[in-house]
Amino acid sequence: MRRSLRDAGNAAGLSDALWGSPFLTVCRGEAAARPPVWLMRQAGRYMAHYRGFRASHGFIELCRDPAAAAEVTLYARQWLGVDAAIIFSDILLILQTLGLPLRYSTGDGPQFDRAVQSAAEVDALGDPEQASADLAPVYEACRLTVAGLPADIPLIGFCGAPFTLAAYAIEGGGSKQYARTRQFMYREPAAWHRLCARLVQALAGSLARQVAAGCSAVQIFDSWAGHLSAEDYAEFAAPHLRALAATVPAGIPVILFGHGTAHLVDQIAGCGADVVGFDQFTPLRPTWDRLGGPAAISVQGNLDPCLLLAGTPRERLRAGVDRLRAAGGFGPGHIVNLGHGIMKESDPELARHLVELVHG
Ligand code: 1CP
Repeated sequence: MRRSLRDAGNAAGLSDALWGSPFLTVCRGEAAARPPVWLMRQAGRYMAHYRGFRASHGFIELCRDPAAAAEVTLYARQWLGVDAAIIFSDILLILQTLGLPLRYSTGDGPQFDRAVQSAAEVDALGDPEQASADLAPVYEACRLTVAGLPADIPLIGFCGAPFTLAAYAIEGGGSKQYARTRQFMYREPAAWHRLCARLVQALAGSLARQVAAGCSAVQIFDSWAGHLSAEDYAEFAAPHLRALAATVPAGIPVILFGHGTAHLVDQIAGCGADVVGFDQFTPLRPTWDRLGGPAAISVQGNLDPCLLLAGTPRERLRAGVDRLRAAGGFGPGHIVNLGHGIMKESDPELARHLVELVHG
């Protein structure tokens, strides 16, 4: 539940414009002048502007070029007219600075040339403090982005959750079933917990530096948490997520998001979320009521990302928005978003129309 965000007041020393912004107001569970909306992965391959950058920059190169990363972030924010920016970066960069060689090949998604397969390989990972410091270009991109944003638009910093990053490290890339990850958890529980503890140290350093560089909220993506049972999540994942969330400076809202997590959402919320992200399979009103409603926690989500795929009639999109409103959205404590990241086949005009519908 909300980590005493209200008691903390403006402990982060935000400007009046930021403090009163629709996005941060709703993170605190209060009513805003307009319902805030942003889209997970809002700067990405569905946008021609982004594809233009990618024609001349490798993906990691782009993430490590502060001026280019800031421009991609700012362009997507402004073009869509959304109420928050999220820094252009990736959750996997920290695994690279911890010592796992990372490649992004078009089509196959991210891949590590070496995966973590034994306790010895866990212990051979790099120093977490150094791994976080080595993402200096990301923090510089945050500074440049904040300088370019309107005064009332917050910048969201982010990282992956310990479970999701440990799963990438063990699988060596994405996976359908995360079987190797669970095998490792069951076979080597002590090494698993050491891996997650090291990730927490590196990620805490990264979030603190993003906040120091001007981010006024953070989101932790536990994208693949849905592959664990509730019991396994409680034993292997939640303690590390809770430890990480607790390190975020006072007064900075923490958004915790997972996908395929209707069975885990109570636990995720309980890990210290000020805002919990619902995927599109999580029924908004009954789940939020169970968590205590807007007084206890804010909610972000949860339109189906497929509504934005090319060819969806505008009436269908409007019906989706109306349905979200009827399900209890748009009021105090609700941030409009998709239930998962925007897909690369999305129609940018539909994405922009969604923002108009929410604001209109
Ligand atoms: O080819 C390209 O140009 C790279 C595509 C791309 C982009 C645009 C990747 C590779 N990452 C990103 C940026 C990114 N990733 C952002 C910032 C952009 C924004 O939101 O505006 C963010 C917040 C992420 C976070 C991220 N990366 C997540 C969590 C979000 C989610 O969708 O669940 C995950 C799982 C990743 C890993 C990753 N990086 C890239 C891809 C294609 C993936 C997913 C791979 C897989 O399915 O396993």
